Amino acid sequence: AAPDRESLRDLAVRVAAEAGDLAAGGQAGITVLDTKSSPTDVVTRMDRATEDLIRARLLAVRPDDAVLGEEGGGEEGTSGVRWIVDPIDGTVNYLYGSPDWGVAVAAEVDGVVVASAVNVPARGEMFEAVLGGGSRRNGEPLQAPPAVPLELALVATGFGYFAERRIQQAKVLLEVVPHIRDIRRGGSAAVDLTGLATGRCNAYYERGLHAWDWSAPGLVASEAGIRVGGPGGGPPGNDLVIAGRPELYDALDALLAPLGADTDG
Ligand code: LIP
Repeated sequence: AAPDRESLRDLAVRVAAEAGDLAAGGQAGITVLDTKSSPTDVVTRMDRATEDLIRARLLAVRPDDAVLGEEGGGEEGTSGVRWIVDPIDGTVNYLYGSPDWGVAVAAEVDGVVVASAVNVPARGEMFEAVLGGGSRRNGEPLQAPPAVPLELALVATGFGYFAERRIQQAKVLLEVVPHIRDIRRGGSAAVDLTGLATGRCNAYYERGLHAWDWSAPGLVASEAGIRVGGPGGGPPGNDLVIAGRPELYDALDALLAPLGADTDG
C-alpha cells in the first residue's frame, strides 16, 4: 500500500529543516567547487554535502524509495515512492550571500508529486504541501492572491546556463515586458514558485527547468490555488513551466505561445 501523504510530507519537512540548517551554516565564505553544464552552472561543496545528508536521512527512514537529486543522479527503489531533491536551489544566490535560495524535497508516488517541503532558511520560511490537502508557510495555510490582469502582473522568470538559450530567452523577454507590470529574475525557481503562493509575484515562466527545480515548490503553489503547467495547459516539463492563477496562466500562455518560449530558436 502507498504510504500516506501526510507522513511523506512530515518526513520532507524534517529533512528539509535539517538540510537547511546545514546549508545555511556553510554559506559564509563559500566558493565554487566545480562547474556543470557551462562555466556559469556552478556547484559548491555545500550543494553536495546537503544532498548527501538529504539522501542519507530519507533512505534511513525509507530504504526502498528512489531518490532523484540535482547533484547525484538517480537511485533506484522498489517502493513506488521517488524523492525529487534540490539541495540548494538558487546556487548562484547562495554563492553571493543572497537570502533567495531554498532546499526542495518532493515525494512522488506513481509519477505524481503528492507531498513536499521547501525550506528558505534565510527568509525564515518553511513551506509544506500535500496533494489535495493544501499548503502552508510556517504552519499557516496559504491561499494565493486573486489573478490580476496580465498588464498588472509582476512576472518572475529565469535564464538557463547556455549562451544560445539566453539569447532566445532575451528575445522572448523583449516581447513580454511591454505587456506586464514588471519582470523579476530572482535566481531560484523554488523561491519564485513559493512566492506565487504568498503573493510576492503574480506569475512565472521558465524554460529548461528540471524536475528538482519545480516539483516541491510547484505543489506548494498549486495547493495555494496556482495553476502550474506547461504550454497549452499541459503538464509542467523541461520545455516550459508556466504558473499563475488560472486566468493569468491562460493570458501568459497565450502571450508566450507565438514567441517560441519553449524552444531554442
Ligand atoms: C536554478 C533555478 C533558477 C534557474 C536556473 C537554475 P539551481 O537552480 O532555480 O531559477 O533560472 O536555470 O536551474 O541550479 O541553482 O539549483
